[in-house]
Amino acid sequence: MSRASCLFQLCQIPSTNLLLRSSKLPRGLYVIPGWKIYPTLYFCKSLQTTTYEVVNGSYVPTTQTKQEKETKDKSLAKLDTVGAFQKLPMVMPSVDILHSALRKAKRVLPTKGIANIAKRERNRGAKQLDALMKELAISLRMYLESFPKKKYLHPYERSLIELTLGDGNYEEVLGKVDALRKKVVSVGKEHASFCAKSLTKREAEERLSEGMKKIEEIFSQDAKVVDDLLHIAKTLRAMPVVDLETPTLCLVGAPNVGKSSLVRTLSTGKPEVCNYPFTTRGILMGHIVLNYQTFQVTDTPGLLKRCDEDRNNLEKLTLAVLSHLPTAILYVHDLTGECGSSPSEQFVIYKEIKERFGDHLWLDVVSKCDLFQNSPVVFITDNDDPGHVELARYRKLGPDGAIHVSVKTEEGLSELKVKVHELLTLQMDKISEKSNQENLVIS
Ligand SMILES: Nc1nc2c(ncn2[C@@H]2O[C@H](COP(=O)(O)OP(=O)(O)O)[C@@H](O)[C@H]2O)c(=O)[nH]1
Ligand SMILES: [Mg+2]
Repeated sequence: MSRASCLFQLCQIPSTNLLLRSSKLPRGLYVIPGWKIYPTLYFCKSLQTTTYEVVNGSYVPTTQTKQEKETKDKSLAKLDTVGAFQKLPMVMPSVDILHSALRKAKRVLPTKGIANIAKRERNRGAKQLDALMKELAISLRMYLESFPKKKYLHPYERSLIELTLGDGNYEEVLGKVDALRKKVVSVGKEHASFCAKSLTKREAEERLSEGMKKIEEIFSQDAKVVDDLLHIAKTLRAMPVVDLETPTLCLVGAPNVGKSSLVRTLSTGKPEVCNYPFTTRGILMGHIVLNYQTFQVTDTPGLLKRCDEDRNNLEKLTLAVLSHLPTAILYVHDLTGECGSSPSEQFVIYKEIKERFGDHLWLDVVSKCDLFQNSPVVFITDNDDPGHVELARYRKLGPDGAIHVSVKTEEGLSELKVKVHELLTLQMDKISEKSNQENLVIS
């Protein structure tokens, strides 16, 4: 086992919420077996990779070796799973970090047995400045090491970071925190060695006070980035958790076509409202129990007919779910025109989504069939070529094989539940197959 590192061997235990904590890990850092950890796979968390020592006023930094770094990076790269946000540390407010570091540094005593007053004072000064620098730099380093590099995150979580924080902001804040850490180290080292060279007690005291002020000033100048990091951790930790091992049915379609109504109908209990920080509207997430098996069912925000560049974050979230999560799709069509998107507009979106995500398991549903039967709708907004046979058929019946349902009259709902169960059982087989393949690769 390498220096200053903890080594665990964890066996994957499905469906357990076991939380492991080592006494060697800092407060707030936990190892959660939700990560894909197999019996043969080791997970190492290096606690501190750089140390600084003051020996007679000079510094000896011990940096992490290239090999140690590569090993750590590789072990992280294998963690192709979601849940990284829930492991983010609780970042302390910058003012608390500073006060705690100052308090600890001021308590540092000179080395015992130095009889000469000047020598004792400069030893105390250098040690206190060193302690202040280390307290601040190590806190920042520990935070930085606990925030995963974006490239090691699951692509879905990468998309969520972009949607929530804006493109590049996550890396920018981490980069600024690292720059602050480097500044603190450099200024701290400079002042500690300056103090260690003092010739008199008075000079040592002055240099200590000067050094303390300087380090405090440097830290406070850019302390906002630490608070930005705190805000990022808080926001990301609050993000809904998705479970990749449970088959999920994802409802897709234009806005107001009846997706949420169907989620409520299909859900066994009361669906949960998940709030992504960049949406004002909650997204419903429910569970279906069919033949003693539990499945997830989730809404997605509606898609409009427009190109990707013009899509808002809600639409981008839908595309991220479809692109990165292993879901089966229940595509909802409203041919009544009541939802605000005409059938021909819905047809265009449908064709596009089908082309992009046709590899997902798929079921089409035509909603609100109670309205459709009672009052046939004249589509005055539709100017498309009436000769378009596929579109004409779509307007009347929806895509081939679509199930016609109504949550008002409950028509078609039994058939829908049977079909959904078949679909999710297939999805379950797909997930097991993938997991078996991954196990084979690892062993
Ligand atoms: N008549 C009728 N109205 C429905 C049906 N399903 C949903 N609606 C209505 O359509 C509107 C939009 O439904 P909602 O589920 O919120 O659509 P979403 O935006 O796709 O989630 C609501 O006013 C619902 O009451 C249905 O089967 N029949
Ligand atoms: Mg809805």
